[in-house]
Amino acid sequence: MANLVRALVVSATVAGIWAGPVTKPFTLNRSDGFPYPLDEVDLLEEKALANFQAYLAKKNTTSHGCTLENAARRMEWHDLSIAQREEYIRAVLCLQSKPPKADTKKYPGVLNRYDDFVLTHETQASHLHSTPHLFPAHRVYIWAYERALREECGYTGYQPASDSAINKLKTAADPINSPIFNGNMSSMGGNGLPANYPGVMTMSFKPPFDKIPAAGGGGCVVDGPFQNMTVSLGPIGKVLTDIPPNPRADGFASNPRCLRRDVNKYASAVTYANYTYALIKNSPDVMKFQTDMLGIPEKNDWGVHMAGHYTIGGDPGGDFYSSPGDPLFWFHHGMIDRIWWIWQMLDPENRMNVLPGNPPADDFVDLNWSAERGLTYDMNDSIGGYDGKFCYIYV
Ligand SMILES: *[C@@H]1O[C@H](CO)[C@@H](O)[C@H](O)[C@H]1NC(C)=O
Ligand SMILES: *[C@@H]1O[C@H](CO)[C@@H](O)[C@H](O)[C@H]1NC(C)=O
Ligand SMILES: *[C@@H]1O[C@H](CO)[C@@H](O)[C@H](O)[C@H]1NC(C)=O
Ligand SMILES: *[C@@H]1O[C@H](CO)[C@@H](O)[C@H](O)[C@H]1NC(C)=O
Ligand SMILES: *[C@@H]1O[C@H](CO)[C@@H](O)[C@H](O)[C@H]1NC(C)=O
Ligand SMILES: *[C@@H]1O[C@H](CO)[C@@H](O)[C@H](O)[C@H]1NC(C)=O
Ligand SMILES: *[C@@H]1O[C@H](CO)[C@@H](O)[C@H](O)[C@H]1NC(C)=O
Ligand SMILES: [Cu+2]
Repeated sequence: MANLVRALVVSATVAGIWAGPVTKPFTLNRSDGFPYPLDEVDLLEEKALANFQAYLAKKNTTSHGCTLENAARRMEWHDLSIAQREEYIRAVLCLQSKPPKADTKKYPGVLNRYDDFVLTHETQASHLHSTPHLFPAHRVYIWAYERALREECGYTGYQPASDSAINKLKTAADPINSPIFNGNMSSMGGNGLPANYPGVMTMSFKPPFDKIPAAGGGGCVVDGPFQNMTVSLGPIGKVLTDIPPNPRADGFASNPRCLRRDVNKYASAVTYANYTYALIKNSPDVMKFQTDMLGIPEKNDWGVHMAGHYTIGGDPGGDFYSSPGDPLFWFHHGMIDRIWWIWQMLDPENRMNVLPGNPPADDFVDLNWSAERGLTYDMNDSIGGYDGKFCYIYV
């Protein structure tokens, strides 16, 4: 189990075995071969867990029986063994080989079960991204994808929700050579081939920040496990000029093409852990947290969210609507969920029950065929929220 690093050790209980009631402090054991030094966000995560434990102890209750001990542990890609990474990849390829659930007469671009999730992001785009839904709806969305990998494709792990994908220093500084992007068969695939990629215009930023420059890729991904993947839905947004438009104006027809990426060090450079750390520490309220995450033009800061998306870029990763069509999307939005989670857990008393824009109590999230409808406020809690369906922590 040498690679199951950062495993949780609960008092004398061996990691992986569900413990009884917590009597001793809940600690993370990261000493077992963890390949990278902890960054400042990892340290906040440890503090967040400790604070949350104290909060639970004070409340002396569990939500739907979910506890820190029995919660699923979403780990970083780097912390998974090669075999675990390969198991994850197999499950994604499996979803891409299963029949879809969406009505393919209505949505002929949906070729497989994976595409169901891409379609959800397209049809529910405004619902998923409006205030207050961005964080809670993506929390459900990632969870539903993780559930599909597990229940429909036999995956035994959890979604690797990686700061390592994006903001771990070594990855962010040199993404192309990181274990997630290096293009070997246990990575999530490499860069796209060199292409005439224009870079990405960033709205409301002043030069030179009005553009994320191209970083040498932008063409088809020809290495790693997704080299033969067919991207079908979209594009809907106008991102790349040389992608054939979708035959249907709504983007729901089949438009088969290769997966394209521009693994982008200019974007990833503003996702170093210190940016994420600053975001969490400098956001006393949830609205500021959301706003700053989405970019701060006056500080020339593209924001952790946009920079993460354009570290992947390309097609469909660069299209707002179709971006989940790149399997790396789930790592990036997993990271966003992790950062929200850390922000919440640092002060659970005051932060677990707030959402940007103070929606009414009966506000809901509806992801249609991807997940059951749920109350938006019930998604503030990863330990028992969503009517008890959520039960996970980040380690
Ligand atoms: C953490 O893991 C290391 C290596 O497996 C082990 O030697 C050490 O005892 C563990 N620490 C705790 C507190 O369990
Ligand atoms: C917590 O609740 C349980 C039963 O619900 C009770 O037995 C226990 O004494 C309580 N502990 C504290 C510290 O209040
Ligand atoms: C893939 O990359 C990882 C991380 O760099 C490395 O540990 C592994 O040995 C590589 N696998 C192959 C088949 O090259
Ligand atoms: C992709 O397709 C080519 C040609 O059929 C095949 O040689 C290759 O093994 C496939 N790669 C993967 C990862 O399935
Ligand atoms: C993060 O660190 C880099 C240097 O490593 C520095 O240029 C940048 O200003 C820092 N950003 C923040 C938000 O602290
Ligand atoms: C989530 O927010 C709602 C509404 O404010 C609140 O009733 C609930 O207790 C919160 N959940 C947690 C775990 O704080
Ligand atoms: C969910 O999908 C059904 C079937 O395609 C559609 O009729 C309905 O409008 C969708 N609901 C939402 C909220 O998008
Ligand atoms: Cu989204």
